[in-house]
Amino acid sequence: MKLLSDCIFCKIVRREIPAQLVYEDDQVVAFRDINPVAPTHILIIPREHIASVAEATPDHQGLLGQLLLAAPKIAEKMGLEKDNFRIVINTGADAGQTVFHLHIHLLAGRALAWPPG
Ligand code: DGP
Repeated sequence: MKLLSDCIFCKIVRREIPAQLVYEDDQVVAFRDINPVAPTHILIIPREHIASVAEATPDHQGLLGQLLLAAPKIAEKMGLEKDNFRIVINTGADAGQTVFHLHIHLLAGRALAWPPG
């Protein structure tokens, strides 16, 4: 499994920097965003370092499914409405990606406008 020494999310996976973990399994870790934009704002990441969804390969198909399926599990575990949340994957700097370790934002707890800015 690929991990990078200077990637902040790889450091969270390795427990080198603290994070408020809310879920983990064999391939996935989820923790609270340091800069929440909704009452519940969770980041769901693969343990493996993949820079973005654009860098994923067919070998990651199962992992990508596991990441997505973690979202309703986390929502339910956190006492949210299991079917009332938004998931977002910013891909590339122009789309707002600032951390280049693939992550799904799980947002809930307030009405969310569409389209996003
Ligand atoms: P994005 O802009 O889609 O790449 O989202 C990156 C998110 O990561 C952003 O909402 C802030 C969050 N973040 C950045 N550094 C840390 C950190 O050290 N800890 C935690 N928990 N979240 C972080």
